[in-house]
Amino acid sequence: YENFDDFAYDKYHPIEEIYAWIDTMVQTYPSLATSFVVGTSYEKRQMKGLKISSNKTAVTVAGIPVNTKKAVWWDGGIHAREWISPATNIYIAHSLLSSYGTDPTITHLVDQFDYYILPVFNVDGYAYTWKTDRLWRKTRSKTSQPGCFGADPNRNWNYHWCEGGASPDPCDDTYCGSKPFSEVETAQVSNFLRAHNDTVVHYINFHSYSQLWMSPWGYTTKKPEQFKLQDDGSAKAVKALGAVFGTNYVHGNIGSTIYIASGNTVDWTFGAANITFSYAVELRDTGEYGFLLPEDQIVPTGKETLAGELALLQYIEGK
Ligand code: ING
Ligand code: ZN
Repeated sequence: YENFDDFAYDKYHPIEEIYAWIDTMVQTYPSLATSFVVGTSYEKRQMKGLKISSNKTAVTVAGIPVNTKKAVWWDGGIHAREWISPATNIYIAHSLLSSYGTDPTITHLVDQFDYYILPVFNVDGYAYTWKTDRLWRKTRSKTSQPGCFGADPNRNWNYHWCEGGASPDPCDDTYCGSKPFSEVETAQVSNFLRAHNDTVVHYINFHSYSQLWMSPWGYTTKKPEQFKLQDDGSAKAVKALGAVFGTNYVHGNIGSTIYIASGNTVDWTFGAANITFSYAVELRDTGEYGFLLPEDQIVPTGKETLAGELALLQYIEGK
């Protein structure tokens, strides 16, 4: 890539192209974009993300800049085969960068929050879906079973780990891993979030498919005390999302909206890291194409999800 934006937003891209796109964003929008690396995956790939920050409200104490801005974390591709989730993170990140300074809503929200965007959480699995098995879900680590690889990175977190809706069998697609944070990828993202615990107020873990906007808990059908505060945000998001093309989303708590799944990401970000506005979003579609969502739906999915997310950010800003 040269120093211009020639990325095809209406196509799926292998990991190398996504990382080159991050570099292009940093070159093209130097006052807004930087890259960050959360760590190295099991197969030694970088886990690379894009940070968006306008630094407009930087405050100094005794001449030293201190970051008082609230922050947002979004990720995609925690499950390798859910290709629309990295593509949607990329679309939204590019929209924030390219519309900053022209779109008043985006300009305001970029000034208001810092954004950490990790488009491909499960890099090894994602590379494997491009090379070997398009429908791979898990990480690619070795297990106690010689023929079975990987743990489910959305069952591997240290909060009600490996209870309902998670499997102790390494050959299963919902294998919880040998212990909480056995997977280097979940361990490193959790460490990053802990390190930024004072600023991160909003987390989204993007999946596909089913068109759902969900909040904790996943380990139980019970709802947390702050459920209404969280789910009112989901309601705002799905309303704004649906207004774009009429796409219908359902919202609610994970345990009653999809199924029980313990050791999941957002139960930990909420229950252990106290990130109040923690959501799990299942993008398009409702099963016609499933994980194999056609490329002509990438940009429409990006547009409507951006609208939903902007409405949610405005809601969170007021809380
Ligand atoms: N679905 C999610 C899964 O991990 C989910 C549903 C999301 C459960 C968030 C718990 C928390 O099973 C897909 N399609 O991966
Ligand atoms: Zn998923």
